Amino acid sequence: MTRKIILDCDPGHDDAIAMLLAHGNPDVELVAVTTVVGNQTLEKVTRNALSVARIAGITGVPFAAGCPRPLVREVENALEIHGESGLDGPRLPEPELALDRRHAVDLIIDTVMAHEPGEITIVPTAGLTNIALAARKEPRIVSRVREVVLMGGGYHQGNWSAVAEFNIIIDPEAAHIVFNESWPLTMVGLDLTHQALATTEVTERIAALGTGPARFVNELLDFFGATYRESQGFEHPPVHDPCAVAYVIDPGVMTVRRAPVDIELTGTLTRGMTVADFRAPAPDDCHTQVAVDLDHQRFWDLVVDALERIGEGGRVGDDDAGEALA
Ligand SMILES: [Ca+2]
Repeated sequence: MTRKIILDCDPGHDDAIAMLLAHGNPDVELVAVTTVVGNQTLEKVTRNALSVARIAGITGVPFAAGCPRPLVREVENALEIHGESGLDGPRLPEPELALDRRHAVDLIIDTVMAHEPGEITIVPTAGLTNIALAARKEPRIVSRVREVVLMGGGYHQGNWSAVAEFNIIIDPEAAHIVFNESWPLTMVGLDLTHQALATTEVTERIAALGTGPARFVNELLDFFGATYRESQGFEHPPVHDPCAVAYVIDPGVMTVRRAPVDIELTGTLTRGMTVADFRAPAPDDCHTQVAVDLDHQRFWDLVVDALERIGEGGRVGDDDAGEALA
């Protein structure tokens, strides 16, 4: 059965690839795309999401913009990873889709409530501001959502501090809400996504497809690879966000472990840490699990297969390119 997903994102190089994977794979259906401040300002990431939709050839899916800042903290963007536009590297076409008039929080609520209980999976690949507000505004969504599969956190690794990951540390209060609601939640964190490296073999497979969307992905990976080399010392970039989509498509792509997880809000060195408790077997009422080991080959097979199915996507030609952004 096709799994219906809401992608809540902040494109973002890896968010763009997550969107392409969700669109190209036949086992998941994108029913809404929502954006939130994160890698760049809300305005930039929203425009990027619409440009990616055009490249992928996504039509008939509502896109809505969400929160322009976190619940409590000041805005923090990831300029050094994603560049000035939030999606530096490729030329981005002018968006063609018009934004849904609703706020992302309302689109999330409306989508979940309009479907049967257990039908919608929420896949956040950004700060959790929109998801937290949706759960607070309409608590009934919590029991109706099938599960939340999010990219964020990490039980042993951080990237924005020694122990915290970007999506969690930029809005830890929102993460606290989302992790403490009762829905089944899978944390696809850095322990897992740092295994999703776009190696030379991967980029060669993508290049061999020879399509516009495939070229777009490799241009993203070029820029992303360079910033990851410079800022974090990676030889090949870890492509985080599509891992969460891949888990929804094929849970066998990774191993997971049940464990209680909570968010550190008050630590002086550890704010935004996703604290996972592995001391004992998870209690019966444990609703959270963490991703542990990735099947690298199976993961990239899914991404390459999705790109192959997308083909030329929205058939964006050179004439359609907006101004070069990097
Ligand atoms: Ca993201």
